[in-house]
Formats: sequence, C-alpha cells, structure tokens
Amino acid sequence: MAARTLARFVYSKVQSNVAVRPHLANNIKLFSSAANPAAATGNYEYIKVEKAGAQKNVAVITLNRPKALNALCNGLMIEVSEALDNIEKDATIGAIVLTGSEKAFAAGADIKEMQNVDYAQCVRSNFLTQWDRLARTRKPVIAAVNGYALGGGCEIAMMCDIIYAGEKAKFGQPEILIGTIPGAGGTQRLPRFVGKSKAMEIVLTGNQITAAEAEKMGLVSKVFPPEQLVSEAVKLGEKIASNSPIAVALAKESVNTAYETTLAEGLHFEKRTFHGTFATKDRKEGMTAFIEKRPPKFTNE
Ligand code: CO8
Repeated sequence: MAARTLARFVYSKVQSNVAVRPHLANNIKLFSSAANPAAATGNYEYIKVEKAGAQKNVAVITLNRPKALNALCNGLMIEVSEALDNIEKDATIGAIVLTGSEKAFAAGADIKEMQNVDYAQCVRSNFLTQWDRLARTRKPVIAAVNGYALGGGCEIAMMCDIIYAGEKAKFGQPEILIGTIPGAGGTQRLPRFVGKSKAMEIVLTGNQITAAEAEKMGLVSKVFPPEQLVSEAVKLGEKIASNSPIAVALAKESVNTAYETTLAEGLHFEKRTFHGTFATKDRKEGMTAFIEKRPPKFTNE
C-alpha cells in the first residue's frame, strides 16, 4: 500500500464514523445526556457500549468483532477512542469496564491490516498512535479479560488501571513469533508490572501465560469463573464510582505518577495532591460524614 493510500485509508476510516454512520453522532449526543436512561446504548460497528450497575454509573465497553477474535483493527480502536471521549464527558459515569468475549478479550493488532505496511508508511502516518487514548483516560478503567489477551490485546489490558481475569484467560506477547516486537507497551509496562525476568521470558518466547500465573505475577488482581467476570468487574466499578470523582481522578493520577518519577518526586507530587484535596468540598463532606456517622454525599466539587 502506498503511503498516500494508507493515509487515505486511515482518513476514510475516521470519516466513515461521521459521514457513513451519522447515527453515531446522534448516539454520542444521546450518550452525554444524563436524562436519558437508554443513552448508553451506542450503535457502533466493532464495539458495544452500555451503562451497568444499580445506578447505571459504570460504562461497559465490549469489544465485538467475534469473527476475528476481537483483533484490534483501526476502525475498532477509533470506536474505542470515541466511546471513551463520550464517557469522559458523561458526569453520570464513575468507572469504565473494558471487556471482550469468553473466547477472546483481543487477539492482538489486526495482522491482516498490518501485513503489507512498510516502515516509511508507519512513520508518515504515525501508525496506531491513537491507541494511547485508552492510557490517557482520566476515569478509572477495569479490564475484564476472558480468553485470549495477546499482543495488542495484552497491551490494552495493561493500559487499564485494574485487570480482572476469567479462569481461562491467556495473556501473551506473541509478536516475536511473527517477526516483530510489541509496540504498545509490552516491553515497557510488562516489566514494570511483573519484573524483568518474567517480562523477558514472555516477550522473547511468545509463550502464553494462564490467568492463575498472571495473578501470581501481579499482572492481574483477581480471577473469577468466566461467567462471573464482567459482573464482578461492574461491582468493582460501582464501588469506585461511589467515591468522590475528584478524589478518584487525583488518586489515579498519583498512582500513575509512581511509574514516571523518582520516589522523592513521586512522594512530593502525592503530598501536594493530598494537600490539594483540602480545597474540595468532597474532602470536607467525606470527613464530616465520617464524624457524623452517616454515608457521604459527594458532589464532585
Ligand atoms: N489479526 C487478524 N486476524 C486475527 C488475529 C489477529 N491478531 N487473531 C486471530 N485472527 C483471525 C484469524 O485469522 C481467523 O480468521 P479466519 O477465520 O478469517 O482465518 C479468526 O481470527 C480465528 O482465528 P484462529 O482460526 O487462528 O483461531 P484459533 O482458536 O485457532 O487460534 C489464536 C486463536 C491462538 C488467538 C490465534 O488466532 C492467534 O495466534 N492469533 C494471532 C495472535 C497474535 O499474534 N497477536 C499479536 C498480533 S501483533 C500485535 O498485536 C502488535 C501490537 C502492536 C500495537 C502497536 C500500537 C502502536
């Protein structure tokens, strides 16, 4: 594919979300409306978006490209980015669950889409950079991984804040088996989560690891029977969403800062951020509610 053809392909994918599927724009608008209880039902091609939980305050994004085991084609990743943009704007949503099917969370980037791309095209089009949108999400994201989370699938799970897995989940970075290397964090996030030796083994062999192994390594926080996984992830999302959204956003930012700074800088950032919570009404309300022995009423102020 010539560079211009690739650029046109990417451009046309973006345009197709607006022009060919005008209903999407309508859904985006609806999704932002707290007044409409059915608003979360997005009409996408490769994903489903719903509101879940007793108070419908958890957004569930389900990757839905079953014939390709949720391979992460460009169109799918654009839809995930659009859904995240809408969810971030929706004040009724306090947490996000990202999941796939029982067979596959995602079997990686779409190999068929990448097969004939060359280096110059990758550089010129900044190939697959939109994947970073997930890592930049300010609301907490829980990955609920059933089945395969391979290559880009494992990498997008690691872009989430918490990973829950089904008992039959399989994680891996098999890029080495197809002549390339991980390109969305596999060589960077994985060693930070599981240590160098285990990360090297996974990346250099392409071997898959089980949910139990992933939990033991600290990649996954809990493992559930496959059919309970999404509801457990939603329960976790509900628990997080019951807290002050400002405090949740600051806590997430502070934990993520641990990966980017020295200990001294990180501790300073944490301390100043902690001090900053004393400028919020939610901090006052939380402590007052504790002393008055009643549940807090957070207002996100
Ligand atoms: N891309 C495209 N199609 C895929 C992919 C994929 N990654 N994985 C599966 N499929 C398709 C198959 O081609 C097949 O389609 P068809 O029926 O048309 O032939 C269909 O899904 C079903 O797959 P299988 O028949 O292979 O199913 P199995 O149950 O036999 O095997 C596996 C399941 C083990 C998951 C197998 O499909 C597999 O090994 N898939 C590829 C896994 C892989 O190598 N992933 C890494 C891809 S590279 C990558 O992710 C790099 C990320 C870089 C991101 C950079 C961002 C900046």
